[in-house]
Amino acid sequence: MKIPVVAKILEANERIAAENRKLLKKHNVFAVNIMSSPGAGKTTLIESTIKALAGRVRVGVIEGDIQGTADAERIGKLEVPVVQINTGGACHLDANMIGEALRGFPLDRIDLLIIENVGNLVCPAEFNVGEDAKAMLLSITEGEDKPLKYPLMFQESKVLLVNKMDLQPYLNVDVGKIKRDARILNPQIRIFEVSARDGTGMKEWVEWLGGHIR
Ligand SMILES: Nc1nc2c(ncn2[C@@H]2O[C@H](COP(=O)(O)OP(=O)(O)O)[C@@H](O)[C@H]2O)c(=O)[nH]1
Ligand SMILES: [Mg+2]
Repeated sequence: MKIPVVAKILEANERIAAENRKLLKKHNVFAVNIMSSPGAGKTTLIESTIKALAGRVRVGVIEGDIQGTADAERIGKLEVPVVQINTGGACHLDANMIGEALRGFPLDRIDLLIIENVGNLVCPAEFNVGEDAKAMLLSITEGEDKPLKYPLMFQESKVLLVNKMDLQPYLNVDVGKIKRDARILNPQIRIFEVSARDGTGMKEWVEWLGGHIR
């Protein structure tokens, strides 16, 4: 009777995700769950986003990693509230981990919560954590075949950030195919071509976020 056990775990996750969502709504916080492979540029994008929103939107961050606090330390330098979750081996964040991180988080002092999920193109997409939107990054260095090989994350995300566009002159990658295949998987997906490093496309992404702040 293994299948009922799995169903119960996912049901429990959904229940806790709903509680997280209720808590965030009560405090008027919009939450975005950022997912990608390791190294696609999540932390760099979060740093650029915080800088772009400074003085307009108060941001808080939850960092998810298997171990260590390197990303939280990077975010902490920008003087925004940050909590690090260490999953201790798990390849994704779940609602219970986010629920724990939200305990004591200064939700009354933020408008936007950015959650950096564990670097992985598969598992994070399977777990709702109470976010309002999932957004994924795909670095163009990963190649144009990724949407069709890893469809779930593209299907679950409201936004696709095609990152590291500054490297396009050095790569033989078909960005048009990435966008076409992502739209086949998810016709509603919003796509932004960005460089978290040099700021290309950040304005459009930040405007999208700004439009969702409660
Ligand atoms: N050229 C370039 N490098 C980037 C960009 N975004 C991130 N990187 C680099 O990619 C590496 C991984 O970035 P990081 O933000 O730590 O990725 P994460 O593992 O997804 O959080 C770092 O060396 C970043 O400087 C970008 O837009 N362009
Ligand atoms: Mg990171």
